[in-house]
Amino acid sequence: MMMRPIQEPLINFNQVQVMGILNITPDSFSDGGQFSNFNQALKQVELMIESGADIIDIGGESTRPGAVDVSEKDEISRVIPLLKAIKSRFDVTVSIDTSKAGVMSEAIMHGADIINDVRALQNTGCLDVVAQSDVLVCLMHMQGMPRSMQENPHYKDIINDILSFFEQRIECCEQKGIVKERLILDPGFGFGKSLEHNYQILSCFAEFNQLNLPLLAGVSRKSMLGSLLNRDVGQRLAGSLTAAIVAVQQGASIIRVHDVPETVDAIKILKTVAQYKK
Ligand code: 7PJ
Repeated sequence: MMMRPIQEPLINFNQVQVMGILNITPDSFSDGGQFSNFNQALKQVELMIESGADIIDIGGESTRPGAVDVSEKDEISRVIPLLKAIKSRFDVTVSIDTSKAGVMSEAIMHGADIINDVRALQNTGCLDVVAQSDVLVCLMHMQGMPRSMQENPHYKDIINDILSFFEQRIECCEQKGIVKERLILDPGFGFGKSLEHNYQILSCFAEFNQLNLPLLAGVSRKSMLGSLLNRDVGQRLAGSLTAAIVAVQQGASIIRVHDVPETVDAIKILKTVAQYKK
């Protein structure tokens, strides 16, 4: 396998990276016949890159609360053709949002740069597949499983519980030979967390810096915004931007968003202000 030269890091963590979410719906192009959806997805990628996205996150499995499982075969047929098309057309970092070893393996073979796993490589075979590659990995915290995670989330101390989980997963990665330099951490807003839990995490986001790894925050359009503001999913832009900025101010390196141009603008303001700080 081709290894990346060490002196050229894939991601410049000295500046905040905007990760644009590429939505692929269950009825998209898995049969290969629905080219309009495929082309629409590519158009969306192009727009996100033009607006300043640094990373494109492709997800073929819905992890929303209550979502049904997707087979490995279906996930591969949804994600891989798009990954190949994006990599052949654009010079952009691509992240694959998956928890399945088979999807990870195919994705790595076809040029994925980051594996973004909401299950933090806990599924069978995932640690091994990633260990045999040189991709970066985002380890996300989730309590429970998507189908039932929002039923009754409970923590002793949410920040400490998530920190302990991260420490344990970092240890597992290191034991397999996945060096710390390849890891990104994400507390997983909305994944087995009550409204209060989510705001506790956002207010204490900086605590996760103590593990000395880049942090990812995914708050875009989530129900923690909608239920506080009483806004439908299409009306959560102000909430999304505010929450993103709060995370960046506390050290988030990657912001995972639907609204790329608006987020790029918001981060630019924050960066400019920082330059004037005495
Ligand atoms: C996240 C994710 C997140 C990471 C989703 C949604 C749900 N991956 N995948 N972090 N959320 N790393 O976008 O509403 O927060 S899917």
